[in-house]
Amino acid sequence: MNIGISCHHTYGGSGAIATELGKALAAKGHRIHFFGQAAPFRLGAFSRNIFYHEVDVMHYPMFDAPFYSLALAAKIAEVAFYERLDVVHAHYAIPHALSAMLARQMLEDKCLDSKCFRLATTLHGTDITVVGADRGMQDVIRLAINKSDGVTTVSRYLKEETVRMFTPKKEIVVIPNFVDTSIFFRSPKKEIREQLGIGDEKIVIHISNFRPVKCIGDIIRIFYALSQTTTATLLLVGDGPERSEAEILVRQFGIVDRVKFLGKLLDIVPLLSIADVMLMPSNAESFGLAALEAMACGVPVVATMAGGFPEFIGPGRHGYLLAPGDIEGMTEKALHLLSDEHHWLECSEACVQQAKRYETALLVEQYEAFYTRLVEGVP
Ligand code: GMT
Repeated sequence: MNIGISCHHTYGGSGAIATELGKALAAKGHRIHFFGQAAPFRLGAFSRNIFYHEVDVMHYPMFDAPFYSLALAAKIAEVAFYERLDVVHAHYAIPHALSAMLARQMLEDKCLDSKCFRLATTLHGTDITVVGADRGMQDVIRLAINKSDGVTTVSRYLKEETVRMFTPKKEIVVIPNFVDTSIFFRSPKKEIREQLGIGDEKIVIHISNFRPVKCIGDIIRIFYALSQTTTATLLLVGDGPERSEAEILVRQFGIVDRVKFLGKLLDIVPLLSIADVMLMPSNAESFGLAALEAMACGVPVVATMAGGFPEFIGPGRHGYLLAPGDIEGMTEKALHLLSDEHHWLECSEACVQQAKRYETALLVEQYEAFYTRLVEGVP
């Protein structure tokens, strides 16, 4: 198939999943065309069957803000026409699904001899729970959903939220996030500890784009509480709006030497491979890809009973799920994992097995079947 993928290029789960999906489909022989303002952060080097089309936004003194959505629509229409795309897969409702919808309208006259592409949209989370909750944006999101030929969500939770908020006209298909366990597996390297200046103490890790929903302050509070009784290091991977607040808290608590802000790193496997516990105290999370990738590397997760976490994290088996904001509870569970070696080993092994149920190959097959249904017009 010829497939276009439109996604956010920035550090985050939706761009990661869209890119990994494109790479896996390309490896199976599909021709994949990525659209974006910049290459998605996980795209990497050139690979056969993968083409990247940069969207050039026109700057003109009269336009206060550049028209990215329109430029994206024009680029999708152009590539769809030349490359005869069967499917355009929009990751995140706006602007991607709307721009693709517009591209299809642009092509209506040109495509008389052949069918225009089918529009698949994957809702990832905040496009529904945050943007979709904004009264001014609701009708835009509803349009994106209803004008797509098929819609998927990354968890049952997000499907339920979407149905509750938008009562879509079509059935929503759940295709969970996935992980490539041939890349994400535990292979601890001593030199990584040395480079980080960490001895043999326990390591707690968090990876995200540091947005308010991630509750970065709670991570610092939990780590401060557990560092009262155990010697550990906190690795914070990623960056974003809550970073400054976190830096302030770390200084207030006097734990600067125990917390390492590592910034946006691409290769997270070496860090996950030396980590003992992943903290994800988000107050809303449609899935939580970083938690799944941690589990694949044998890292138990202490997260919240929020959103999609309960769909793949079994409390007591793969880590623990507490109420959002329950600092005490999360501290206690993290400490339990850090101090009980036998329990940690059991959880770690169970995490690896659980991650295998979300193997890339399995979920990519589901996307392929989904595209085929759309192309064949099967409802
Ligand atoms: O919706 C977002 O916040 C953006 C997105 C991202 O790019 O980080 O994250 C969402 O999509 C990921 C991939 O499907 C999910 O793993 C994240 O849970 C989800 N984030 C939220 O729901 C907050």
